[in-house]
Amino acid sequence: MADVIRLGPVGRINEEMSVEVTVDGGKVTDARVAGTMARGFEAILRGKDPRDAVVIAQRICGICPAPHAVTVAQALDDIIDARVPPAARLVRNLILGGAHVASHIMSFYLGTLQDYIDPTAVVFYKGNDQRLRTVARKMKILLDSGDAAPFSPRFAADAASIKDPSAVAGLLANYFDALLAKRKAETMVAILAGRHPHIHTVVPGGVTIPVGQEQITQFQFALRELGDWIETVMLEDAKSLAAGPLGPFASGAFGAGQPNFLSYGAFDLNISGDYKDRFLPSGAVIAADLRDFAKTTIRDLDPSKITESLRFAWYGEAYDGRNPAEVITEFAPDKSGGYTFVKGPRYESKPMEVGPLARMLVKKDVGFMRLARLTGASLQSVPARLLARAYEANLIVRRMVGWLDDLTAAMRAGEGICDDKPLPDSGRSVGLLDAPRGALGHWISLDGGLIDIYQVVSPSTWNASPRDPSFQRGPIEEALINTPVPDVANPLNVLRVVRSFDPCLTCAVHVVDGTGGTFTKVG
Ligand code: NFE
Ligand code: MG
Repeated sequence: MADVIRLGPVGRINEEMSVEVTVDGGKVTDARVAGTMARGFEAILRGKDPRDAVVIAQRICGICPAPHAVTVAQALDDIIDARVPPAARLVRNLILGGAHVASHIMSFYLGTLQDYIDPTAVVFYKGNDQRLRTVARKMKILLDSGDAAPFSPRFAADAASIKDPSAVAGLLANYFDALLAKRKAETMVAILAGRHPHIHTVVPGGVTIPVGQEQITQFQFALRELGDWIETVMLEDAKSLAAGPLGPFASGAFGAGQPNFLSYGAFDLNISGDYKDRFLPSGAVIAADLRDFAKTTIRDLDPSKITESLRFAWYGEAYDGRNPAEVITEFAPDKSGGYTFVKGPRYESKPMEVGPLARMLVKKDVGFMRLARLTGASLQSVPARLLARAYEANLIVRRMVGWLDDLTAAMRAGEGICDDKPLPDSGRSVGLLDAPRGALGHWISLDGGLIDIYQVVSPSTWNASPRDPSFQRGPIEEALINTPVPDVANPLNVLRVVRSFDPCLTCAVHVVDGTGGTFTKVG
């Protein structure tokens, strides 16, 4: 007989997500992913001055405010027809780089590592490494106190979990260092953006403050240290997880879904906002052959192919199937058949996986493909997602060194930082840019100088989307199918699959459902 397991909240970074899986014969046979909170920024922004959108829309999330701010600014750059100066493009790239890397560090260590280790095993560490002994002592104090959050309560370690005390101690020591590494990346953002989270210096037309030598030196110092840590610690940990506990799952495509991938691209190389010329390229892959990916055609991004399916989401259906530019958000929380506040974005009517893995595939990144092959990870799998995140963080920090040099030269040459132009009364545009979790779009339409229609489709809206009228599941739902669940009381693999997407539901949803019930208690 089939069992239905409901898990919620499932995120470690925010709590608005729940998952329902049907398990039959030791495997997941059906899945529904739900965002249980509505966001409402689209409604808040209607009637506001468009320049305020840069400041307001980034409040959607405390993890990826910088990508939201830059995406809105790029939509407005286009509306005012600004020629964003190269120095401003570089400052935006460096801000985004710091934000991407901070997010990837948080996701890999704080969001997912715990799913692959038994952290309590560290108390049995008997070695002489002082750093590891300190971690073991800290954990014992936490466990003895009866409050070892965030390490406990938890689902039980399973056959795939790392339990060797030395290995666990090493990974946990890196987990604590990751807090410092993340702070370093966020400090880099703050050096150029005034603060983090929620940044100040990005405006339509460019940025607001010239960058001095002191800021460049501070940034350079932090970047060098962070780059070394990501390459020698984080990337190595990702490889050892992919080849270690996840090894047995990797070739069986544990966590595969529909082989469709979408990237808007990130880090402008020439004209700001031009998604055709980016360090991480834009593009779409539909029905990829994952066994012979080199032959796969990467299609050019065509924003007119983006639509929003509203059939299973708690919204009115007047705008079902339209491009986001035409969609006005109308909540319908009592709708029959609805099960989530996350809409169902589709590209060419297909559900699309977005995020670091999608970007590395759209880029056909040779280094990433080699890494996946070495670790035995199938190109769409849980280990491939973890590897792509760590690999991409390294790729970005390495590239940022060159952008910082270019910025130094631009500032010395006395180049401008903002093409400040007045806003027209009417106009429409879209900012498309990949945030850490994937494709992010802000669609803006002005009337009478104020925002008339506003629509955001964030990365986790793509990944955590529900079914559509053709009953195609959303990417995370589909990835859950066939997940092995040998013990329904301990559905750890379900969480491993969901968290490999690094979902952030504050970004994805559009009001608390108000029932407030607990689906399931862990431990
Ligand atoms: Ni709330 Fe975000 C990123 C955006 S995810 S973290 O990355 O945009 O939907
Ligand atoms: Mg939206």
